[in-house]
Amino acid sequence: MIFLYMVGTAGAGKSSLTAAFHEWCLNQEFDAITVNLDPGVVKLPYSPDVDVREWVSLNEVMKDYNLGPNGAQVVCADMVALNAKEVEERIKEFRTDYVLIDTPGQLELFVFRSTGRVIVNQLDMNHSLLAFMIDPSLATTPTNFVSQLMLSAITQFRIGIPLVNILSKIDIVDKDALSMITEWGKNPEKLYRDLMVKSPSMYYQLSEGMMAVIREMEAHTALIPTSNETLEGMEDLYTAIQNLFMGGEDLEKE
Ligand SMILES: Nc1nc2c(ncn2[C@@H]2O[C@H](COP(=O)(O)OP(=O)(O)OP(=O)(O)O)[C@@H](O)[C@H]2O)c(=O)[nH]1
Ligand SMILES: [Mg+2]
Repeated sequence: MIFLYMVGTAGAGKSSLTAAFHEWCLNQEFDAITVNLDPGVVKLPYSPDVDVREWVSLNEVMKDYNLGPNGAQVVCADMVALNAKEVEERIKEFRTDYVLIDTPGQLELFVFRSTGRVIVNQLDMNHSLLAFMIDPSLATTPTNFVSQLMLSAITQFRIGIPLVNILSKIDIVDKDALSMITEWGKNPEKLYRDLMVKSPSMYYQLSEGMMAVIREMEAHTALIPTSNETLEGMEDLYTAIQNLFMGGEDLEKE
């Protein structure tokens, strides 16, 4: 069983990728299930096979603890961690190959609180991959793109498992912007030059430091452009998973 976690800033396309990659897997006759870990979500673009709302409900926590939505999300995140064993048991009943896990809109709940690490440890640390979704609207300037890569680096640092960066919604991105972002993803030196042109000199050292982190990140080369509308990039994501866990060998052919 391989666990793929969709993470990223609010609205980046996590739930849509869960739905789209699931559809793609089923079209290829790969065995995959979907898991919703967002206790506050009202509507999802897929019907989750396992749903954390079975154990934790944002509305109930708001009522029971007299909290607003943000405070309640924090309590919910801790409750999700407390239910990790139940979530695991329910998932493992499926005996599937790929478990596609949708995480809450607020990245910090999964990444900065203990929830993410607890769930990843409970499920399977060694067969897990983070799909860090970068929203193209937050990636069109060098500063924005570098900020997203830093967030991605922090996510990997916190959770401690392999990560691929995914550029989402490419069907609605201007062609020139798309080729610039993918070039930055492939070529950190180009990103560095463009960043330095735009960086005020007082931030020179900070920019240098961030670029040093990005150069060290193994993930920077693996920016996978995807569209959840056209299903572009789904095969590349699948190939990235195969390369990581199967040494390129297809799970289906084992
Ligand atoms: N055109 C286009 N729109 C997309 C794509 N992926 C997501 N969207 C749209 O972007 C919006 C947010 O998508 P979601 O999948 O809900 O994003 P999310 O990261 O799950 O959002 P939260 O869970 O609320 O943080 C929705 O209106 C989607 O329809 C895509 O590939 N192409
Ligand atoms: Mg979502």
